[in-house]
Amino acid sequence: MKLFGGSKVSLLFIGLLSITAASLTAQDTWTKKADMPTARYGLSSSVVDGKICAIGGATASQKDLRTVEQYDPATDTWTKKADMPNTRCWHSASVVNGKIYIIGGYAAGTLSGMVEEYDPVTDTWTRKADMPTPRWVLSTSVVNGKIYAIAGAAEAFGECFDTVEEYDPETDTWTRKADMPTRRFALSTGVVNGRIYVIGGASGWQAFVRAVEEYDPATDTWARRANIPTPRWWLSSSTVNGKIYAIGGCVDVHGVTFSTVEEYDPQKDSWIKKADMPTPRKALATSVVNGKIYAIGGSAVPHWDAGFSMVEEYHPDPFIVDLNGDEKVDFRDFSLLAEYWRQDESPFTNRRVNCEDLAVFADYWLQEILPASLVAYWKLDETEGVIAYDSVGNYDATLHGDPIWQPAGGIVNGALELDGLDDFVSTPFVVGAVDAPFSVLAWVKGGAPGQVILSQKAVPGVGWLATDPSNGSLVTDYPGLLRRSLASETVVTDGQWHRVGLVWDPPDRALYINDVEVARDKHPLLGGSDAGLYIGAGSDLAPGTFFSGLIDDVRIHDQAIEP
Ligand SMILES: [Ca+2]
Ligand SMILES: [Ca+2]
Ligand SMILES: [Ca+2]
Repeated sequence: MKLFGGSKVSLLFIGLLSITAASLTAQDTWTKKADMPTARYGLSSSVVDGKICAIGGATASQKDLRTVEQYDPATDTWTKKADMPNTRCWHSASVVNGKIYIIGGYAAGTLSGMVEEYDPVTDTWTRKADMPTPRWVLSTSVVNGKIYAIAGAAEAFGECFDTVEEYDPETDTWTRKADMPTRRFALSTGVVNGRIYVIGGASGWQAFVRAVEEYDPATDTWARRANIPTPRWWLSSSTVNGKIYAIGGCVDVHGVTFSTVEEYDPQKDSWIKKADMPTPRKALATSVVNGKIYAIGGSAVPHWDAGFSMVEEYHPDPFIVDLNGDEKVDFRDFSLLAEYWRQDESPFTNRRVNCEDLAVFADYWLQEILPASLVAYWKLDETEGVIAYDSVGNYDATLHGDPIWQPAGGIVNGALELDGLDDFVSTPFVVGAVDAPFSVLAWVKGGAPGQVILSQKAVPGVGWLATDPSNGSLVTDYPGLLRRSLASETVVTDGQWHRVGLVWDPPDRALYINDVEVARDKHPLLGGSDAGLYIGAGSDLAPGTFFSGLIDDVRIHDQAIEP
């Protein structure tokens, strides 16, 4: 399929793509979905035919449940199904051939190895052979039609297992397998390429296990893999596109609960941090339908006094709709989409571009797509008033000294014209408090040597972005204990539009003009402040620091970016 048929057009956009490839970062996102009817924790969730069965668990006052409720992500609705024969909590569940196997935990209030099989099609339950080692807070995973029940705890906390038992649903039999290297409970497991990865958990009261351990059922052997960055127990994990997402959990069952999401790539044996789950929780369940993870229930209160009903949907690898990275979704992107339609490889996703992507694309048609790291963005497109609105956050800024809106005078739509005498804009605190990276960018036209484009209030010094008093070249004086300024040799006060930027990536700081690096050094022992920013004036509002010219499109990122 070719749209806008001409190959010249396509070549042009491929060229454009290669220029902007650095900005093609996918943004993982969370969305709230319909609540589960019965709030609970210590439940399991399993997927059959694109629907998720949330099974058992406990509710407020630690009442164990028989409850089975089924969630359909396609309609965002819940349906009640047949109760389990016994109450069940702190078990694990796995699916083989469209049937769900509920294994271990507390069954009818007793520590158990009980196995019950649920058939969602007939909505019926069947008792199967017990797991040899009764245990709770275990984890189960499926490889080649067999279920591996891994680790867990005995009746008492602190007495936990390294046990691996394999269940074959076809023969209804259990077989003991090689012990895991590190005993643990309240863990999670995931499968990639026929291998099981054991993640998180503890080997005793708050004795968190950092090591990821990999089990190969084909050889019945274990190997140690990279540590999880945030050790935790009572977490859940799910696998999408060969990567395992470790979600939530806690450090102390009566204390801090995590919203943390970390992605493990077994191929690279490495971890990266992903977007936090909106609601921190422990003892939740997660399941995957159509590449999206559903985080269901759990708890965040001490002593397990209450459970959650909320469902939050996580899209770890959304299709990047702004294919050429120009922050707009328009015909240019559509042309690229057409170019890579149904091809095995494309520069913007690691799978085939398909109809679902096209639907997502249509949803974003003619919309603006901004980078996730952008925390404040003053477009300065206003036409009147004393407020410069923030387009991404809650950092609306205030004009002082009567600067003039120039709705047709900007590099991107309108800009703000400052008189160099007393005009400036003040913002609430955004970044700059601690030794954390940030990036600031602005377009400027005009100005004179010694004037300041951006500074932090009440922090003595020239400013984050300023011009050298002698020649008008771009300088920064971002303060630290070993205070010294960093100067470029490029003049910005020549009456032309320039995009100026400071990227602070401790201990590195770099200046950019028109997205090209013009100066860099290391600047350790950085100080900080929780003060807001001045746009167009020095930090002490001293005469001579006020900017005389146009300022447009001021952006603050909470990460070190490549402009
Ligand atoms: Ca675009
Ligand atoms: Ca004025
Ligand atoms: Ca503008």
